[in-house]
Amino acid sequence: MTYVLYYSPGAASMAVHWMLIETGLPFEARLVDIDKGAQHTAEYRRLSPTGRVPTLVVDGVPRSESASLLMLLAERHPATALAPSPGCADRPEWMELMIYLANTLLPAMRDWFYAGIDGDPVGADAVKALAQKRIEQAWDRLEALLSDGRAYFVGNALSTVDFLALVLMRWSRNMPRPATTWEHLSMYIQRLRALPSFIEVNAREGLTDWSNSTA
Ligand SMILES: N[C@@H](CCC(=O)N[C@@H](CS)C(=O)NCC(=O)O)C(=O)O
Repeated sequence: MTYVLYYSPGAASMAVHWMLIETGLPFEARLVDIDKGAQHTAEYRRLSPTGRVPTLVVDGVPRSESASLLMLLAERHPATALAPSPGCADRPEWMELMIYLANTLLPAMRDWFYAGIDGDPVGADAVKALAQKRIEQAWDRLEALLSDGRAYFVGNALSTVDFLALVLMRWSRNMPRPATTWEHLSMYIQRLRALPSFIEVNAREGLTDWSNSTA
C-alpha cells in the first residue's frame, strides 16, 4: 500500500493531505506549484490529464477528484472510521453531503476563482455573481445542519465531509461573505481549526493565515 499525493498549498488537495495526516497513514507529498504552471507540464499531465490537483497515486495508479480520494481512503482504511460503513444509519447523510460538496459547492468555487480563466473574461463578473449566490446558499444549507448543535456534519464524529467542508470554508476567507460570518459555521470552523491534524497540514503546506490565532 503506497500513497503519493501531488498537492498545492491550500488547494482541493489540502482535504486529502489533511486526511492522510489525520489517519497517520504513510505517504509521500509532492508539491505542484500551480502558480508557476507546474500542473501543465507533460510530466504532470501524464498523471493528471486535466492538469489539476490533487492527484493521489495509489499503489502506482494515479487517481484524482478530491471527494473521491477521501471516500477511497475511507474505504481502504475502515479502521480509521472516517466514513459510516455501508448499511449504517449515518451513511445516507454522509453520501448526500459528500456529493453536495463535490457537485454543488466545489464547482461554484471553481467558477468564482476561475471565471476569467476557464471562460471568457468578458463574462467573468456575471459568472462570479452566480457563483457567489450558490456559495452563500451552500453556507445557508450547512448552517442549518449545524444549528441542531452537532459538532461534526455526520454522526457526531469527524468524517471525510469535514475535511472537504472546512477546506471549502477556508476558500471563502476573502469573499464578500466568508463562511465565518455564519454563526454556527463560525463555531464549527473554530473547533475544527483547533484539531492538531489541521494545524499540522497548515504547517506542512506553509499556510499561516486562517488559523484560530490569526483570523
Ligand atoms: N473537482 C476537482 C477540482 C480540482 C481543482 O480545480 N483544483 C485546482 C486547485 S483547487 C487546480 O488544480 N487548479 C489549477 C488549474 O486549474 O490550472 C477536485 O475536487 O479534485
